Amino acid sequence: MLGKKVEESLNEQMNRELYSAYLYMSMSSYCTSKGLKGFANWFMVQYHEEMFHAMKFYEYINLQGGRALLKAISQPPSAFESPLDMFGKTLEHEQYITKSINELMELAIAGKDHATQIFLQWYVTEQVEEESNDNEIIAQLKIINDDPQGIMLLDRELAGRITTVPTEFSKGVQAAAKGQGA
Ligand code: OFO
Repeated sequence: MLGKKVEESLNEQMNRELYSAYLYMSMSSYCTSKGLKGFANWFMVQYHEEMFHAMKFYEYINLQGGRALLKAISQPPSAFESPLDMFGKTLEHEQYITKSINELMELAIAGKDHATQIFLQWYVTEQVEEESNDNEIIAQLKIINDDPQGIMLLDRELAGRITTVPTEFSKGVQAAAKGQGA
């Protein structure tokens, strides 16, 4: 069973994850419009990751006898200056998500909610990976320094990213994860 404040905060975090999905879908569309198919693929894979993150919250709230309450999702930005600008904004957003996950964890610790702490542990680890992925690409983009040939080479590399999270949630996240051998 969830405490009222924890349930509210889990719902807020579900909304943030849905916004993340929206943000990366917007970035993917922008990349497509600029002919950067590989970057577009990278952000669309990230969109799927964020939907998985949101659905894990949805399922956990329901599993604990709470209500997953869907709120409005804010409009994401739709224009960017460059790939470096996009990844800078991505890292900034992920740092904000890391902070919000940490605050949620602190709330669960203060309330001695052990189940929620265990549930959130996955996100703590995931955020380390999210920020590291962004930092790696930002470092490459800084070396490339807007050189078109370098951008196209990186675009080719990013085209190879594949979705590894489940994407079919009709029977729930856990069932979907089992179906994917996750
Ligand atoms: Fe859900 O990790 Fe990004 O936002």
